[in-house]
This record gives sequence, C-alpha cells and structure tokens, in this order.
Amino acid sequence: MDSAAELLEYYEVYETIGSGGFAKVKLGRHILTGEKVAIKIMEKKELGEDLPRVKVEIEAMKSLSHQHVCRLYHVIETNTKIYMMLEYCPGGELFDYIIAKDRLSEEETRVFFRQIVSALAYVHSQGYAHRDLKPENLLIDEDHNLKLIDFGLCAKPKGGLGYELMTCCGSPAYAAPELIQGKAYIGSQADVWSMGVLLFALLCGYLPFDDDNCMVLYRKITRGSYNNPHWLSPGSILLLNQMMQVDPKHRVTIRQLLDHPWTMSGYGSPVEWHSKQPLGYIDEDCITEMSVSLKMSRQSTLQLVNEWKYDQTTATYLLLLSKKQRGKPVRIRPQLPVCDVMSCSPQRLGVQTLLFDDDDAEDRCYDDDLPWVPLTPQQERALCPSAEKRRDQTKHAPTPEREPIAHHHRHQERRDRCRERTNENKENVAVANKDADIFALPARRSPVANRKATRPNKRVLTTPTHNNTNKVGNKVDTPQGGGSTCKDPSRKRQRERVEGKEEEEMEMLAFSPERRSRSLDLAGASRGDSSQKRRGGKVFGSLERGLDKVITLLTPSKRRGLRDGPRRIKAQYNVTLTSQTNPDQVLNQILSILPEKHVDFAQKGYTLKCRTQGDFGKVTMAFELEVCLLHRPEVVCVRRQRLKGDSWVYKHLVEDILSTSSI
Ligand code: 6BJ
Repeated sequence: MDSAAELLEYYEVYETIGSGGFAKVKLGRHILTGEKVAIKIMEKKELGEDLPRVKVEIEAMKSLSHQHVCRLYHVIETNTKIYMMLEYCPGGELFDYIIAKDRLSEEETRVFFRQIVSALAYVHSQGYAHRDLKPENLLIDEDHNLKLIDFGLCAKPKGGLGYELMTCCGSPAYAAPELIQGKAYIGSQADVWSMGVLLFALLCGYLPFDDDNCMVLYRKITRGSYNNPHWLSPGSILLLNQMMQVDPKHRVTIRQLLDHPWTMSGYGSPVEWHSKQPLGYIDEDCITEMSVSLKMSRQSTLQLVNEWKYDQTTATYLLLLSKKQRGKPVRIRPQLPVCDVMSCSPQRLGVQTLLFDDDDAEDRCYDDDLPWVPLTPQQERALCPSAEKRRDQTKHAPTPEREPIAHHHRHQERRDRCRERTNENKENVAVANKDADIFALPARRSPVANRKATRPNKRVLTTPTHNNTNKVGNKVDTPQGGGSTCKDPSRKRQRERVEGKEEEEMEMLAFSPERRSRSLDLAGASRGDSSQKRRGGKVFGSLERGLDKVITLLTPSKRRGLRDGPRRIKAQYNVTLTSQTNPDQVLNQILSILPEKHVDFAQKGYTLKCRTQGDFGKVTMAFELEVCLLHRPEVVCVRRQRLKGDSWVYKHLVEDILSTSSI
C-alpha cells in the first residue's frame, strides 16, 4: 500500500494547521465517527536521527490518558512516513492566545495554571518528565481547556523520576539552569522551572530571560535574575520566585504546587490531578455502537478494543468516547453526503475525498447535524475491511440490536445547509466570540459597502468521481443537480497532497530571487521612493497610486481571487482589527512592507503565505497573513497564523509588520 492509501482509507485530510521541526500537522476527519483529528505527519527520511524521538513520543502518548493531555488515537506507519492521529484542539496554541491578549489577568492565568499543574502532576506520576514545556506545547480545546502536547523530548528514567538525566534539551528560554549547564538533573525539577517561565509568560506576555545571543541568555538563566513588572501581585512574585530557584533543591515541587496558596486562591481546593479518563477504561455504549454498526459480536468487539493497538479500532472507540463525553450521540459514521451514502464508501467505491488546499479553509463544510444513515454492507466492508473477516469468524455470535434510524435523503437541503455553514465559516466559531474585545476596536465607522464576499465553486466534503464506478466496477448512482457544488480532483492528486508534494502550487509572487526583487521594487515604488521603477509601462509615483497599482500587476488568476473579495470571519484571537475599510488597501500596505522586513511571500487572493530564510536558504519561519472582513462590526482585519519557527520571533516580526503597515 502506498504511503497515503491507508491514511485515506480512514481519514479525510484537510489543510496544514501547524508544522514543527520535522513534522507537519494537518486537520483531518475520521470517516467512521465524523470526528475531527489533528494528523501529525512525519517523513522518515527527514527524521534521520530524530526517529527515536518519535518512537519515544508514541510510547509515552500510548501510556498517558488525562483530561489535560492531548490524546493519541491512531498510529499509521508506512515505509516512508509516520502518521499520528491526535486530539484536535480548535483553539490553537496557548502562545497565540497570550500574545493576542498581550498578557492574561491573574485570575485567567490561575485557571490555566491549575490545568498545567494537573497535567504535569499526572505525567510525573506516570514516571515521565516532559522537558519541553512552553506555551506552544499547550493547546486550547473546544471547551477552552488546555491539552499538553509534544512528548518527543520526554524522558522516563529507568529507576523512576528521582533518577538524574543528562541530555540537555528543550527550548533554551524555558530550560532550567542545571540543564543548560550540562549537569545531571531531575526531570520533574526541570519541568517546574519551565512552568515558572511559562507562568511568567502568561502573567507578563514576554519571557523572563531573553536575549538574541545564546551565551547572554544562558548567563541570565544561570544567574536566575529577572525583573518583576509592576502589575504582578506580591503572591505572584513569590510563586514565580519559588519556581525559578536556580538551585533545584530549593525549588518548589509539583506536589507543593497542587495546594500552594496562590494556586488555591479563589478555589479553596487543591488541583485535581488524577485522570478522569483512566487508561483502558471501557465504555459500554461505545462497545455497543461498534458492535452493532460493524456487525460484530460484543465479545469480539471488546477483545479488539482491549488490544489497544492504536489502529482503526482504537481510534473508533476513543473518538466515540470523546463524542459521548461531549454530549454528542454515540454513533458511527454520520454525515456522509447523501451521494456517498447512496453509492458507497468514499475512497473505495469511487467517491473522492477532497484534500483541500490550505487556502480552502473557508470552503470546508463541517455539518455536524446531518441525518444519520445506516451503512450498507458494501460500505461497511469498505470502511472496515477487517470487519467482514471477523464477522465470518463470529458468525454465530449474537449481535446486539439498535433502534432503526430514520432516513432523510434530502440532497438539496443538505447542500444548501452546507453552503450556509460555509458562509458562516464555522471553523472560526470554534474560538469564543468573547475574545472579540481583545484587540482595541477602531472608532465605529460606516459599514464596508458593496463588497462581494460570496465565493463561487463551493465544495462539499466528498464527491463522486467521473466514472462513478465502485470497486467492483459497478455503476454507482449519484444525485443529479449537485454538479456545481461537487469538485472532482484526481485520486493521484490527493495522494500527492498528503505526501506533501502539493506545496507551493499556487502562483508565487516573490519566492524566487528575481521575483523578490520585483516585490522590492513594488515596495520602493509604493513608498514613493525617488528611484521610481518602470514596470509594465507603468510608473509608480505617490504612495496611494503605487499601492493601487500593485493590484494591476497581479496575474489574472490573482485578480480573480481579489475580485471574489476577502473572507468574512468572526472575531477570534489571532485576528488584528484595522482602522481601515478598504481590504485592498490593507493588503497592499502589507505587501509593500514585507520585502522591507526580508519576508518572502506568495499570494493567493487575500492570503499571503510568508516565510523568512536564514543562512543557506533554510526556512526559519513560516506564517500566513490574510486580509479578512470581520462580521460585526464590519471592519477589515488581518488573520495571522504561525506555521513554523520561533514563536517569540514570530510575535515580534508580525507586530512589526502590522504596525509598520500603519493599518
Ligand atoms: C494539534 C494541533 C491538535 O490554529 C489550530 C487548531 C492549531 C488545531 C489553529 C485556528 C486558530 C484558532 C484560534 C487562534 C488561532 N491542533 N490541534 C501536535 N500534537 C498534537 C496535537 C496537535 C499538534 C491545532 C493547532 N486553529 N488559531
């Protein structure tokens, strides 16, 4: 089986939501349960010496199950790749949340801090030290709770956590003094130091120890001296001091943090750190659903689940459990479009799963309230190939009964709903609207008039292929009249996307040196430099005219993107509001600043895919800036998303770009 085939058998794969040193994380959807997952994709060849780190992470995550630790569902290893399917946390990184708010109040910090202490106390109780605690490794779930991720650097000393470790790892700014001095250290004590740095970052919005020069940074850390800003309460100053003690023996312990006066303030109870979801817990309802849906005996279902192989069975069970815990119906395979239901499984029977471009996020359709439809025997076979084999083995075992489910095959209605949802941009709703006030709103202005925000070619999640034949070559019925909503990419293209070959397929404006100079020219022109450049017969003069002309240089496809108008989004904390009403002007202002800041970019419509390069062309940072329209109030805003690189450097750069752009 080729690399992506097994993945695509069980998951739909969408856009990139992050990328680290050697991994890329994409949004995915588990086909059987319809649940969203984060898919961490690693290329073995690129991993090289880091391969053992991945193995360490997988083993650690298999043995951890806690309300504040990101859950691992499924691991697929192929000859070339490793895929880890993990809990999806729509709120993104705690880091982005902090920088969006500048800093958090003591009360809000305490809510998060108690969850971090809970996660760490649990992780330590299982014999692990995390060793890479930082706000980028804490994600926010849909209930605004934190989940700890990235166990690639964790350690489980053979004799227990009391035993010393030697490897120096993690991010320098969060590393304990004993660690950077190369001394033997106790993992849990080093974690408490990092938590102190993290607590400081939450309360202050910047790091206690910081310097561009590594040696200077190390000196600051080993001295352990930092400044307490004036807004810190005496209680916070004391706690930070207790956590960032240079001598680990004098440092507060995680146990002491559980019922520390600062942690308890306003709660009156210590932090609850025991797992509310103990490993190996079996939920009867989930077993019943799997057993009924996949037509297996209860006993064989139980047996399979109890193997905990982190395969499709584990994923299905854990995702059903997650649905149950969130009050959703414990049901297998909802919401496939009716065209799929009438034919068969998406991958195997001629129905395509679309792997959207990164810039297609707005076209995604997560309709979580679709009618439930039972599986046909073919679908079952296609979705769970081993089920039939197992059913044969357990033919005579009784299968539990379930209430029949009503069918509602209302194609058009579904598609309409899908379109409505798309326009609402449901993904953005995941982030609490209460965060809308994070960024200072500009003075109220008149609504942005006559702006086209509707987009053509809306796509649905799965669509029939051209030939509409199933695996065994039979003609498969497809609904009529939905042509405009269904897209039809080739299967090969999908694979290439998952395998990463799709990168940078959009038109590049400035990635190549000669194009970069072109955008530099544009910047110069737009700033009204005296050295005006002649390009395409046009001379750019004033700032205003120069900015306007940038658009005229865009290729037809880009102009098309711009004609469609910017996306309308809801307020979320990775969005900066501007004081302007013209999105094109905002876009052009940013475009003209990027070259000055040595940022390369590729443009598609109102999205700028940005990156910076270090020596030898190594990409040091990747992020997106997208000019959007805010729903209410109607103002132009800029959505930003970090994809790669040091978070604090990113923060400063994006702040710099947006403030220099004077938007
Ligand atoms: C993992 C990564 C799980 O940026 C987002 C969503 C980022 C999910 C994201 C948009 C957004 C919303 C608000 C503010 C900013 N996830 N979810 C590695 N290991 C385990 C799990 C993950 C990664 C994720 C990341 N949403 N941006």
